Amino acid sequence: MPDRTLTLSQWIDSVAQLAQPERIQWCDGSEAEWGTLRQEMLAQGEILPLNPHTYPNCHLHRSDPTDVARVEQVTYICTSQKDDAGPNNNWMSPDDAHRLYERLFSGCMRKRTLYVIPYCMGPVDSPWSQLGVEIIDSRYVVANMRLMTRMGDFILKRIQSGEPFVRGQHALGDLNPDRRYILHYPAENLIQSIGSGYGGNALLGKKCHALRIASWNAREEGWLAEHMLIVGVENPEGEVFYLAAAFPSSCGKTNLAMLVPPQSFRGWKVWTVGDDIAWMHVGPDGRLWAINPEAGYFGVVPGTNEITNPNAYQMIQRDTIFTNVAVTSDNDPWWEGLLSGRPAIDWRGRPYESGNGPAAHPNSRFTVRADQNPAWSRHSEDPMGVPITAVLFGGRRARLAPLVYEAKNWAHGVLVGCALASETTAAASGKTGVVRRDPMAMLPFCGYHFGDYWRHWIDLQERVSSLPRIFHVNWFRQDQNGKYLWPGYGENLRVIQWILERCKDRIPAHETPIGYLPIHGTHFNLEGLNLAPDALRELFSIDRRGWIDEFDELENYLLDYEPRVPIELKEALARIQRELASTG
Ligand code: OXD
Ligand code: MN
Repeated sequence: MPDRTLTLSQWIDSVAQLAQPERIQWCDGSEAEWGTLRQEMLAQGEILPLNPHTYPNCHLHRSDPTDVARVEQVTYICTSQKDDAGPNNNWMSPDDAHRLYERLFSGCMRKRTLYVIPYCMGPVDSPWSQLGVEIIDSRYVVANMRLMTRMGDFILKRIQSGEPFVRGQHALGDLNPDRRYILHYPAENLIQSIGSGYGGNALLGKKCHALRIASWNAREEGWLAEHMLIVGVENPEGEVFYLAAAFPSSCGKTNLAMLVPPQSFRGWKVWTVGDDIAWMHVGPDGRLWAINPEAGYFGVVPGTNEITNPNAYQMIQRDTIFTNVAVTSDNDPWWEGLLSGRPAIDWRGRPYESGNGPAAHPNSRFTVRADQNPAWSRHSEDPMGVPITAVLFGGRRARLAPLVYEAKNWAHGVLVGCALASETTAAASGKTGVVRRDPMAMLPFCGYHFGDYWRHWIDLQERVSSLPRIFHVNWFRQDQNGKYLWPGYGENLRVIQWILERCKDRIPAHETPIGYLPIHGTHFNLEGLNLAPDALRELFSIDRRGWIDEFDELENYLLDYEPRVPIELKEALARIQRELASTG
């Protein structure tokens, strides 16, 4: 069991004694440091330069082919009571986990360099930010953390002067999937990760710290750490409203956060505050205020182009690390969904042969600093963050869920979040395309029992005097032939406009048992959109039989979390079930 009273350098020494690195390097975040790291990575083939004329200062990293996604099956929450981790997490006792870690870490950095990365999650002057230190023997991880967090000497000084910090002990190990573990000790503010150098398993500031550990802290301290984008929507009158939206991994959070308004929306602007994680606190004015703990984007590349996400497309033309994309014969990065070029080499570095699967890995990623995004909001650096007007939950649902609906009150909204379900994607290892429940899009990320988490959400209504309204959206509805009914992308602003009008109490809606829907044909902006009348009818309709089954299934699902499911959720569910039964 590590001693939490150890100072930073004593802790580093104790890890070094176990892992036995050849040398230790304290990262200062400087340009000179990046220059050296870059040269070393190029020399070792850990990154490859991309075409400097078309993609200046861009690099390609190919990960181990077995190490390409988050690994939920070996991600553990280590609490002294098993029940506190809940059925939503894998659990290991802290003693067993520490023993396992010591065995796997012993000598694992021999002949390697141990890097010490001091970082800050959140704007550096925010009272809501948190500091952390990640120990790692991978230069690629250092390079990513440099883009994804506020990192360097100035954070180290704060830690050395006694500010609390989250400890992250991480090593690549031998990258053997059988010896891959991601262990979280919320009570110790400690993370241990071994056997993976990729994404959410390896950039410890992101999912491990900013969601799993932070969600635990958030419950104790009365705030929320959520898997949500934060976006500002400015109307032609110049008013900006901020929304926070939870979608499971790879369901379009980055696209929504960087949306470009359609042509008919003259005078509208969209500002990105965050694309993946929101920390939301109750402000002195009784509203919920959100900061983005991250300083960069680790986004899914396939599908990104000038039309689907022009802002992302533009921002990744320079100073970007690409992971697991293909390359063209001109050494440009290439991925499925790109509108030009042809792959010559696939993501594993083999000559590309069509018919041999995708050229870029479906979970290939870009890492880039947030302020390269043309829609980057300067309020991303505000210590107080931005006030949230509406919370959106959404998933990938080919059937059932209408384009948009509004919850009737806070408890109903929490139920809507809790009922979130989506088809699985390549962001996590396992089968894709299967519908699974993913409450609040937090199934892989909530660091404690979901029942307690929902209770925490419900209780927030006592402390937030001006609660955001809660909505559910579904951009992914399909017709019988598997064709999308809604064009999505920039056109999603139409749905957001409806949401904002509802928040201002400016328009009526159609009351149904599942919530308030747009009234078909009125108060929903369709100007300039060519949509078949049938598609619209379907997008705004309720399949009563389907919803009865859905809520029966949800009732069953909640049983797994008893006896901790809040009574308010069960009452909200029973009310909807009664109304559905009686509207037959
Ligand atoms: C991510 C994820 O990388 O959710 O953001 O998997
Ligand atoms: Mn995510």
